[in-house]
Amino acid sequence: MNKKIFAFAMVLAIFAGCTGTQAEPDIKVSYPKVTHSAMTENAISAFMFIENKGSADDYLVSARIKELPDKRVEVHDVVDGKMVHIEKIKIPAGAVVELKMGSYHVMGFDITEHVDEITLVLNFGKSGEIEVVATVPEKEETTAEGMDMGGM
Ligand SMILES: [Cu+2]
Repeated sequence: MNKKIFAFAMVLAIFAGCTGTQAEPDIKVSYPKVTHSAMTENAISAFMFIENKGSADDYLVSARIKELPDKRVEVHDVVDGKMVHIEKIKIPAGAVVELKMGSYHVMGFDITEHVDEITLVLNFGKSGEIEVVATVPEKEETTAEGMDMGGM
């Protein structure tokens, strides 16, 4: 093989390598917001925007709270006005998916302690773990009044 052809073959090989790995998601999470659930006691809902600037789809498959690692955290959707636990949220290539009230959200359960801030560790199928910090608001008076403290 002469030098010129060899060089050309190398370029082709590199280019083929590039196109082979180019289809990757590029996930960015912004505007995280946490609220106390009105429906479930001691539960918090997390909303945010998830942008995929890459060229391949990705999926939000699970989440955890870094400061409260033993708490149950689920990925939810709302179907016919009811919350349902779903396996994943698809984040298509080139799209922005909004997690919002009445739609997709992340939910944490049995949060009995007060925390001012949580670090949500979002686990994506391809992109792996992405952390996002959100402020936890004070519980509203109405929620506290509604709690049954009978027998205490
Ligand atoms: Cu929920």
